Amino acid sequence: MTTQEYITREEKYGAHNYHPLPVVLDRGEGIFVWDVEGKRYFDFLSAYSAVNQGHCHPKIVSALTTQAKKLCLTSRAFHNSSLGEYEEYITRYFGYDKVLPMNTGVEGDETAIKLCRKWAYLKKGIPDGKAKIIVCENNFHGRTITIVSISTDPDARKDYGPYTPGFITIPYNDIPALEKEMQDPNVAGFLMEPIQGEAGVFVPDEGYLKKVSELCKKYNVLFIADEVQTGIARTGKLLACDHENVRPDILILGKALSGGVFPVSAVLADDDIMLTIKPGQHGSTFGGNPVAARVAMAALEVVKEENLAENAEKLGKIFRQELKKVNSDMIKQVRGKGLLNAVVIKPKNGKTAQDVCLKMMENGLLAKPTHGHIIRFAPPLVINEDQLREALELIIKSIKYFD
Ligand code: IF1
Repeated sequence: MTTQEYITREEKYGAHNYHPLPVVLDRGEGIFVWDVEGKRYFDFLSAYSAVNQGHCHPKIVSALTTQAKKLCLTSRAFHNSSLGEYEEYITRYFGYDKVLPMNTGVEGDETAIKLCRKWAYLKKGIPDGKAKIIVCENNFHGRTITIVSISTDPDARKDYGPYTPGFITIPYNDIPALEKEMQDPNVAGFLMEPIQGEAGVFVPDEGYLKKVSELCKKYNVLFIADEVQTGIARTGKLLACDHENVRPDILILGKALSGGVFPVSAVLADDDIMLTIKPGQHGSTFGGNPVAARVAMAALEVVKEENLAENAEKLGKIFRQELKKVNSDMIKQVRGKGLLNAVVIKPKNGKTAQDVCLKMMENGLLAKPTHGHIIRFAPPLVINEDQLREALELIIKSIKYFD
């Protein structure tokens, strides 16, 4: 079958909720993927930062297959021999009392919101049903009804009403706006991304996270960090919050928690928050299954064994430095942290970020525009300097093609 035949079949039988680049991937290994025609590409999206450890990492795949042959799913109606080991491992790894295991990133955000509301009523003493959670403009936390209720992106939320109440929206990276809303005694939490990914890799001012943490303590508001995309070494530290040594009250992880091998998410918190949810008050069929447990432990081991955070820090600096040197009037801005970077494209002669991505695809590198004019670059964190420089050549060649 040709690429087009694959695409036509998807068009006919699949929902049209995405508009992918016209490439059909068939195999992945490390930083590379191959399409059905056998063409190799640098993967510079990493499945939106779920494949930080590289495609089909042998250690993680082995953990998957070994456990899958033994016991896949018990539900939480019974204990299993993997969950407790994983819970101890991940809580020690990130320094929290407890973990609530889920599957997708958005389930992690929903769980964090439920924990925050429980804490509001049972611990902070907010009147029942009155708890409010502050969120930021241009956030991305997933696609469920409650989560799109807090989105400011019309594409994400239009025609999905009525929307879930109990949220206040403020500008990102704006401490005065945050402090102003925190005067309301019914505010229970502040849910935010330490770097806004989907919005186009918006890195807040130095010191913003520190001030957020201080204000949350001052007003007894839970600091809820969504590190689904920025976590697991992507920004050059294990967590993006680590750049300012702040510790969220509730930490949300997903994506690369499994190295892209299996849907695994997790919410971490200390006992005074986590134990507000009692048996029977939250759960999920697959949450905490043995395969997810084994896969996540392997994925986290790889992060440390292969020094992925240090590598992301070092190579991210080279990436931004080299792109900032490029003399092209299509490059409006280069920004990011670690190996989560973005180039803001200034359209030229009607050519846009999408055209640059199509040209990069032709040249053997995959990346995707977000919000029209921003291209996000996020290769697997296992990339080495030679490979990064080779990829940079393809990126620069593709941009300069339009000059
Ligand atoms: C899509 C991007 C979008 C996330 C953060 C929670 C979730 C995500 C910070 C939900 C998911 C994915 C979803 C995917 C594209 C991608 C994405 F930002 F990564 F680029 F959409 F904004 N918090 N992000 O980034 O996790 O439930 O998907 O496991 O929906 O198109 P999920």
